Amino acid sequence: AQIAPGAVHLPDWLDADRQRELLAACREWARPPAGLRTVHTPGGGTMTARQVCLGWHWYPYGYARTVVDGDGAPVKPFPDRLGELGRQAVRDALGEETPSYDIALINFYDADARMGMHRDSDEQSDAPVVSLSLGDTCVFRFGNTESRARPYTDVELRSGDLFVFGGPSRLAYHGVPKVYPGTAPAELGLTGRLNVTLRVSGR
Ligand code: MD5
Ligand code: FE
Repeated sequence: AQIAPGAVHLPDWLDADRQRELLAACREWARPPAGLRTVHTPGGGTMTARQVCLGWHWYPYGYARTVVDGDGAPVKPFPDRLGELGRQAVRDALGEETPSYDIALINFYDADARMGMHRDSDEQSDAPVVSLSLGDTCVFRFGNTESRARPYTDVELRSGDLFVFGGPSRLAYHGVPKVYPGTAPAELGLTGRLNVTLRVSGR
C-alpha cells in the first residue's frame, strides 16, 4: 500500500524461510569485531536501539569505513546478496531501477527500545531507502518533511514486512515510538525486533 508519494509498505514480503535466513546472517554480523554497538549522540543522548553497520559505518552524523565511535575495527563488507534484495524490493514497491546499494544499517530493538523522530540525510544519494522488519511488531511513525510534529501516519510493521522510502518521502521525518513485546512469530526464535535498512552512500 502507498502511505505517501514514494512511501510503499508491502506486508509479508519476506517468507518465513527468508526471514530465518536474514536473521541468522544478522546474528553473524552482530558479532565483534565491528559488531553490535550502542550509539551515543553528540548532545549526550544514548540511542536505545543498538546497531551494526555493513559497507559503511554510520555515526552521528556521518559515514566512515571504520567503527570510529566503537572498537575502531574496519566495517564488515556489504554482501552482494543484500544489494540484489534491495534492488528487487524497489522494483516490487516502486517499479524503479536503483543504483547499487552499499550500506546496511541493522537496528536491534528490545521491548523498551524506541527511535525518536528524525530524518536520514547523511547519504549523498537520493536513492530510495529499503527497510526490512523481523521479529516483534512495532508502531512506525511516518511524518512529513517539515518538522517532527504532526501530521504523521502510524503504521504497524510486522516480521517480514518491506517498506520503501523514495522520491518525496526519502527525507520525511520518521521514528519508532513503540515495540510490542512477544509478538514475533514463534518459529523465528527472536526476542525483540530487528530492522535492516539498505542505502546508497553516493560516494
Ligand atoms: C527502523 N530505521 O525501523 C527504521 C526503519 C534508521 C531508521 O529509521 O534510520 O535506521 S527505516 C525508516 C526510514 C528510512 C529512510 C527514510 C524514511 C524512513 N522516511 O522517509 O520515512 O529501525
Ligand atoms: Fe531513519
